[in-house]
Amino acid sequence: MAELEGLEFGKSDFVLLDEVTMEQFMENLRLRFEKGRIYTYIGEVVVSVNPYRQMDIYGKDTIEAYRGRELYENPPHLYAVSDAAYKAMKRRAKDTCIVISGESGAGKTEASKYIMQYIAAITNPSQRAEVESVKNVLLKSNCVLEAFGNAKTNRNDNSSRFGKYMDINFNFNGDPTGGHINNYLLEKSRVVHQQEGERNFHSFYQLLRGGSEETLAAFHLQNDPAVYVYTKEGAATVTSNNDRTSHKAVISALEVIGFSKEEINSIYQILASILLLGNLQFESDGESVQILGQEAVNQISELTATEPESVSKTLLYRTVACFGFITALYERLFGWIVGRINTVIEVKDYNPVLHGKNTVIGVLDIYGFEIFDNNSFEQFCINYCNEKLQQLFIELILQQEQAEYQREGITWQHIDYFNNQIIVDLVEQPHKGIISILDEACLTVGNVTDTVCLDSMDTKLAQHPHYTSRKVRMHHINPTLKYSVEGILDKNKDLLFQDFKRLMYNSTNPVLKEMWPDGQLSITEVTKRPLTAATLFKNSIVALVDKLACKEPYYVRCIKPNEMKSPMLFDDARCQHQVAYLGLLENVMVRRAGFAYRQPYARFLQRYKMTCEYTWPNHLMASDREAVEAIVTQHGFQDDVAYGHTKLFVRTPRSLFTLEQERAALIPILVLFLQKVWRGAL
Ligand code: AD9
Ligand code: MG
Repeated sequence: MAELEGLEFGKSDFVLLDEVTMEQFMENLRLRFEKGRIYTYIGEVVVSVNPYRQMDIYGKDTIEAYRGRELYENPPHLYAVSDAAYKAMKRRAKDTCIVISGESGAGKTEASKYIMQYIAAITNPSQRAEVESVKNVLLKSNCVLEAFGNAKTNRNDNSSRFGKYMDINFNFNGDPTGGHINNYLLEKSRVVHQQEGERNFHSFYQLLRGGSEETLAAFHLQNDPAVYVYTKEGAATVTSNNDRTSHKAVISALEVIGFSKEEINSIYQILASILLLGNLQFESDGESVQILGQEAVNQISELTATEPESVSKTLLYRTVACFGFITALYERLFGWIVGRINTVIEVKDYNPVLHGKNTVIGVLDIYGFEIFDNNSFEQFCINYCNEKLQQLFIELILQQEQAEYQREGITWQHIDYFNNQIIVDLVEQPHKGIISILDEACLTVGNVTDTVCLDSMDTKLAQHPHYTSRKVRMHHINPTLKYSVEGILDKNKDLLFQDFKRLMYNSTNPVLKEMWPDGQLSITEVTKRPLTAATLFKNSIVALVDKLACKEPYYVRCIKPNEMKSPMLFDDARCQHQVAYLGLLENVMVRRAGFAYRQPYARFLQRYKMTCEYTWPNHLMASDREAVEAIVTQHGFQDDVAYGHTKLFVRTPRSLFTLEQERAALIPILVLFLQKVWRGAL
């Protein structure tokens, strides 16, 4: 319960609502947003509404106010949850994770950055150089990953086009010693195609607008994105990012992280070759295809350190597959950058005997549900991932409650909730699930088209309650969600010819070569089918969920208040939709059906002892628990509580409310009293 906020700001925790209805939930959410209170709790879950304006709530003073404090001691904030995760890690040696979810533009990435900044600010008080350097790399990695993995979309000027999970490792002192980043499903198709009004990845514009004259000349580039096929769509698009200054920041971040000059140069050479590849023109005389302009081929081969003949031969031999090659070039570059950062921050020489247990805080910032007019393979993967995370959310939140009640010796009543395992199974079950059917179609030799594959799904899944013929209702809240199968088999096969891999592997640039180790395989070795895109994605998400499931979870649920990026507008219908599919009302119910509040006896006593004659100023009872019993009984809500081994559990928030009000009324009297004591009047 946030003591610094009055009721005019609404309820700081949704469990305090008089009734748990959608109307009351929305009313409170709106009121708080309008009053500039962007964070509200559901127990330990933070609900955050994107303010779309700079808030004065992330400064040093605020960090100090939250440092080491309990959740209810301050108004709701990301910092409080970060501190809770940090305390659990440090005091109880628990691995924890903070899962940030919400749709595009809801504020996930900003939240993840504030969380990391908070953790960086409260650790390493003695300023040890090696810890500072780890912190620096962790913070700087955001800047690099955003340059290469984010883009302007119609919904967010700085949209992350990949999922990110970052582990931060801590030593027994609670100081960061390293970390590890996992990235998920980069939207690589953006390299060769962008929707109207959208841009390619920031990195391209940053290079073209921010690269020095000499660099651009060396890369055979002009400083104008409008010149290149892959950047011209977004060339005139206004963004809130300044590409030129960002470019400098990215280069400096790369240097701080430890990328060598050669590596940085290679990164931008690859970007340059992608831009040049995009501008290549092919000409066909009906018989054969030729590339127009040998100069461009020479430039590409120079930038990729390959033979011009090999470049043109490979491109001409596999003309239709060039898009696949170009997108793979970027994807591998991105993967390599992530891997390179990981080698710098991975914990080395950690000896648990000498250094104590190595604990971890994981931060997950991953794309939320995507529902467009036309949903394709990418949305299918993203929404499947969200269903899995939603499943985990419900399981963990309930599990956590149950574990706490058990630990404290309290009887717990089971709560029913929608178990979306059925949807997860529809996608991932071996042999019967959608991914299996897709894979089977991809493996079948012969002319299996997208429609044939759909027919097969229709037959095999006809009985499934969440599958409708030619319409997959793979969403726990939206029963009409449809996915288009057009191009789905190609996307799932994600075929990349060995010729391209070999071309890159044969590069004399060691950085580029390192990105294409599979280019060394001979034809006989590559006949083995690679895993499909859907299966690879499924495997990575299953591994992610396993990782999260063994940690103590903290949640940030982000809500986008409107489509206009406006700080003023709270679009009720849009917000309500998000509250529904994030299962926030269910979350409040689960939290309330058990015990809305719990506090260690000593803390409860400290806060409310003034409201009871037997405990003020000090109690004479045998234990804090007995003293707490005295307070509870004096206020008449003994039927509303349960006494755990170390904590008091309060079922309805109203009881605490009464106490809070009484306390608030007593404080001025107490202050007056104390002033008189000080002045010697009493
Ligand atoms: V996406 O799924 O990557 O497309 P996110 O990550 O959920 O999306 P992001 O954090 O990028 O959204 O936020 C979008 C924009 O909202 C930011 O660029 C800021 O301009 C704005 N924003 C978000 N959170 C805050 C905040 N706490 N304070 C101020 C904010 N502005
Ligand atoms: Mg983001």
